[in-house]
Amino acid sequence: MRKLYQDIIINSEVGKTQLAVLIDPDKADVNRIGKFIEQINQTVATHIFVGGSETNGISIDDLVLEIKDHTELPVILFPGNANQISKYADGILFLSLISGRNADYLIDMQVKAVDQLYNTELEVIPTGYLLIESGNITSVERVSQTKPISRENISLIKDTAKAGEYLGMKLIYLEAGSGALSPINKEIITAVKEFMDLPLIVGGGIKSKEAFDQAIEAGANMVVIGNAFENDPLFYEYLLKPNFKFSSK
Ligand code: 1GP
Repeated sequence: MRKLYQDIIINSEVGKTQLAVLIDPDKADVNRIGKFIEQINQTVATHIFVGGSETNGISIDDLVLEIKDHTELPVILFPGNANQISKYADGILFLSLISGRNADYLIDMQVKAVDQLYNTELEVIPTGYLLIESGNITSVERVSQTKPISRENISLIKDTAKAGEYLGMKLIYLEAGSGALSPINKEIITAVKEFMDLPLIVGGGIKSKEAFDQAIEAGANMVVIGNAFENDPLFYEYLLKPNFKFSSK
């Protein structure tokens, strides 16, 4: 079944808000993830992403299987390297860090992943990944050894995203970095969205319902949130489905 991307396209066209909750294998505890995912099921989340810049030795297969045991939401890998692939997920963002000039993250990791991917049913979604300056050094910058694009240089951000589209990528992901001081600003989101025709994902440093709404209003088709859920166990309450009612028990 190859419908993840098709659904993202349709949701983007009809203006449906898409929220991906990011589970970082470096911080996740397989024994506790089920309860967390059940809370996520009560929110407007549409996708679960699994991945991060590093791993703490956790089995990605165990993590994905445990998540899938607790939700019907699609689980999409968002891997920091070729070791973060599980055949049990539904799909994978096949990322190329096109804002950087490190061949390892532009093409080498991708070549190394082929052997594993070829033998899975994962839906592979080519994604142009752009790291944008956010006020602090984030783990993407540290691990990839690449410099983010300055947030002042909107024309370079636009041209890089458009180059990704011309290269045949199917999604563009504007990343401020996990735990970024400032998320990607409205001006950048709107400028990139207006300049290209692909669904736009925005993530990094989104810590409030207001910042989430602002990214969507500026033109993001999908917003990714990780840390805010990890740092505040009650953060999910801000994003509950409109018709959700707490049980009186
Ligand atoms: C990081 O965009 C994601 O790759 C999410 O970032 O953890 O800051 O929400 P946060």
